[in-house]
Amino acid sequence: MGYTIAQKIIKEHLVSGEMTVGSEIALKIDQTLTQDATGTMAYLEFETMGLDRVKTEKSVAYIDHNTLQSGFENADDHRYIQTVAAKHGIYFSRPGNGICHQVHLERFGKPGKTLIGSDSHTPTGGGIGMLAMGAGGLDVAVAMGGGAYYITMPKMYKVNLTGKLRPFVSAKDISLEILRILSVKGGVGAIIEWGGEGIKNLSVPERATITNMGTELGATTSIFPSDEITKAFLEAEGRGEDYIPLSSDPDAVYDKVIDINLDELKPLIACPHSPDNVVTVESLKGTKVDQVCIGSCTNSSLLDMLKVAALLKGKTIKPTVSLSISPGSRQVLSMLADSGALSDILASGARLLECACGPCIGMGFSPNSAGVSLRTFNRNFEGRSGTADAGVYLVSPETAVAAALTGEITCPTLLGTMPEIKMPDNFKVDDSAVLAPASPEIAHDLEVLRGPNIKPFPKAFAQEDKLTATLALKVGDNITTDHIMPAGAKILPYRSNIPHLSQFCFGVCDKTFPERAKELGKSFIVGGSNYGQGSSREHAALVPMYLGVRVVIAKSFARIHAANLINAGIMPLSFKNADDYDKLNEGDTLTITDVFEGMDKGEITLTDETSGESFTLTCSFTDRQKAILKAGGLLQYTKLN
Ligand code: MIC
Ligand code: SF4
Repeated sequence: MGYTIAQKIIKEHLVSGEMTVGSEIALKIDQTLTQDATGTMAYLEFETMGLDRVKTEKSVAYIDHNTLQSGFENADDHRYIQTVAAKHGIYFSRPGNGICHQVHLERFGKPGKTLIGSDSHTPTGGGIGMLAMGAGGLDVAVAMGGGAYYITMPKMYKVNLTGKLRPFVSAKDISLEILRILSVKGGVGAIIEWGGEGIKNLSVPERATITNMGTELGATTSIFPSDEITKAFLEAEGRGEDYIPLSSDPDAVYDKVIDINLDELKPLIACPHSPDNVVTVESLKGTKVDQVCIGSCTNSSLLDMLKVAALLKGKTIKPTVSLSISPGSRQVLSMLADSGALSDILASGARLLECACGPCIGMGFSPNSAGVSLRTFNRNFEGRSGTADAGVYLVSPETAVAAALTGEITCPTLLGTMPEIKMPDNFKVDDSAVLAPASPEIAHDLEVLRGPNIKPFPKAFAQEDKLTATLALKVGDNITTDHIMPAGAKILPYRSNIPHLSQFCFGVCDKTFPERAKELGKSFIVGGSNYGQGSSREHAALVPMYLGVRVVIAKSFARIHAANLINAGIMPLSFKNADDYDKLNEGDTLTITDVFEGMDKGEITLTDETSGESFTLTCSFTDRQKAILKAGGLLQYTKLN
């Protein structure tokens, strides 16, 4: 039996475990990336491991999330990351150089390599044929130290593209179509390989738009073959030597195959507040739009920006619409400027923002109250934009421009003829904003500079054989990490200050939770299905841990969040019978007994002391995960081993 692309890379990087679906495998990691909102914590964790230098082929620290600097906090964190990177062998991409995923694709990604990043959109690298996965900061710290990355061996899905995209329909519409088909849970436990004749017309940045949004499917990652198109991209980046061909075997076996005919695809739009709430743009035509944002790691490549510039050229946006443009990298911005396309964008009335995440994570440019915002981004979770009652829609750059020009949701095909976009033969390579680490000889004497915003890592608790505690919070299905630990301009600067951050935990669902949880000392949380979907932020586990949450019971969990909970010493347990969810009430006193034996058996008994009823909870922890939970989290476990 032949191998899929992902299976080939896994096989080459397998440290332990068997490649049978559902079993735990450990992978050697070639490259890591961090961004600043998760990076500070990841490097603090790396430092506690006491190693001089990273052991990966390449590790890069990006500054792209916290760039507002409305106080000393961000600047202190940047300085910390810059100095810790220089000391320990990590490349440092300066603020302004671009969004981690875009820059990594341009300058560092290599087909056939493994990459983990402390950001859930790390699968962007799948566009260039990498096995690229999002992970918690602690897992990235361990990988930087040469440790393996543990995942559950995923199923293999294949999406076959046939036909060719029509004008005004683009890679983003393919991402939205697969979300419409599979939903935000549809990729859980799977790697999605893209193939078929239709990929021949998709450039690497377009492929990266698709693998980027595979995250929204809950997939472990997504991947494209490495082919002539990959080679051309690498050569245009002056990195032809990084190319290797990579494809699946003709007899590779897939657990699911989905066909999408690009000839028939229409412009699509994801409605509030979920990326899989997808309908055709046509069906919402005429809806008034207040704001349009173009950028984010999903749609900020040079091709995207050149398309936008060509469509805006000679036109003016509606006075009722506010349009922002954030190019994905300095390379993109600089080439836009050189070609004159930037002038076309600015002349239309657009506001140019930094090459950073910006509005995508609520760092400025929040919509007006009850505003309708069309964004080329990948997430439209409630409150994420910074405006609680805004309605955020996810669209392609073409649909975004159509809305900016008309002031309403408009099918972009009405814009007339799609101008021809000429991509340059070579990208403008300038790595001066990527600082190489210090040589080992001088690194030793370098000082790491820390600011007062960096507070010590909070203490985790070891799981006990019996636990009685209150059910402090009960939430529904598809709870995102943006619900658990919101981001945005007011909160994000405190990512290295867990006590401060804790005041905002679950603020979107229940503002009283932090106080109540603290008072209780120890507590349970109950959630529905796909609990913890979205970002990789380990803060969504570290903060509940700080507030005393010991166990989360849910119908099902998102992959990275479940791993982060275990790393933080919090036990994720599932309902054996999903209907039992309805029988537990907030405020009930819950007891779990014979926990250690239950971990081995895969079933733990829960008694609701308030109602007197008992339930069975399930788990499937590996020996390593059991040891982590008993030790009180991964950091403690690593110290002990
Ligand atoms: C996001 O898109 O939600 C983020 C902000 O990039 C997160 C990381 C974080 O919370 O710092 C992610 O996707 O992992
Ligand atoms: Fe940044 Fe948004 Fe991409 Fe997250 S999804 S890395 S916040 S641009």
